[in-house]
Amino acid sequence: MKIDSITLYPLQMPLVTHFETSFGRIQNRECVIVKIQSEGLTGWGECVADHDPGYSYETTGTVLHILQDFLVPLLWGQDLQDALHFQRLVAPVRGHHLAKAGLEMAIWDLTAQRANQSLAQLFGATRSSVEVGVSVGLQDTPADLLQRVNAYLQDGYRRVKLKIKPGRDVSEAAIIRAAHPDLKLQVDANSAYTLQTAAALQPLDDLNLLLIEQPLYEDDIWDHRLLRQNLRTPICLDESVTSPRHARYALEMQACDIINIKPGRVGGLSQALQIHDLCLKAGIPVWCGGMLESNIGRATNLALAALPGFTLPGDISASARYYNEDLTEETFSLNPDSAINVPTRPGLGVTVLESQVKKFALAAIALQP
Ligand code: OSB
Ligand code: MG
Repeated sequence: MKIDSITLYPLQMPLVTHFETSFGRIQNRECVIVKIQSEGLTGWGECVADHDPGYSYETTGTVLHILQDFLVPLLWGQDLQDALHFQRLVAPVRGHHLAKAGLEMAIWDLTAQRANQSLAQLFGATRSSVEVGVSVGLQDTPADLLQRVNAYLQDGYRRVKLKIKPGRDVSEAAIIRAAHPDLKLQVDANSAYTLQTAAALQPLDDLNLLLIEQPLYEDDIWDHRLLRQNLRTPICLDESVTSPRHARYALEMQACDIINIKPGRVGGLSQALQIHDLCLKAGIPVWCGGMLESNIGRATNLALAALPGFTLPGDISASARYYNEDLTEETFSLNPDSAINVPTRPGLGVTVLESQVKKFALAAIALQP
């Protein structure tokens, strides 16, 4: 397929409630929406970088720069075959996985539309709905946290992830565990600990958690291996698995029990599929992480999480958990079994409302060969 034009929309969308992690609090989430026009079809993608380099070194600013000045120019004049062809073309650009993944997502949308298949079908997915949970940000007080968790349980979520940081970890998790002895509960530190300060997490071993996510440095694999030897709770890696190769390193080093797969972090859905296959073969459970996506990214996360290796609930909550107004005609809602239906129509399976994209856009950058 030949690419006729690409439009980049840097966006700012207000969250229904602020979201605080160990690296900061946000009220408005930024991202870059990618629109590709190709031979009469339109493909959409979402780059999940935020305004600040807190989770990743990439930001909406670097994503715009890398897309405009380096990635998009590599596509002009190409007869683009598929996502793997795209990966070969952009291989000369080091890193910048969030930028690559957003562009690749739009290519998947086009590929699936041309094949008249849903993304889930194209991936070989096996489920029509996927079990999901909710990621709960740091709250001002333990009472606020309990109230927030209770509200999400009222909404129907059956798996809860708590954000933690030093000093706001064991006691918070213990309060939620005491209130909900049977809840599927897990915590995410977003790299807030060192091998030394992580000793404070030892009491979490008595709280029957599903997992502890990324306690140590965002680029570390080895120290997680060392920490893992001191904890009974399964260790899950997020930030530091940035490619199928790093997933292999983590497995070979026995640095983790579980991997959180985010298509953005690993450079695209094609890379996410490879990590899934690797972990399935190795018997390592995976689950789909989230980046507070709009319904565009959410649609692709649902298709991915429908693969057989995704045996733990994903951070893929209903649209209403994130935004009052989203970017698609469809709304994702929670089923009574704490699951969300996987889109079935060809392509991403959602109808993007460009008027909504434009409403939240800070700019529209039109690119042509
Ligand atoms: O570490 O999983 C994370 C959101 C932004 C950046 C990093 C993370 C998160 C979440 C939110 O936990 C998950 C979601 O989208 O619901
Ligand atoms: Mg995480």
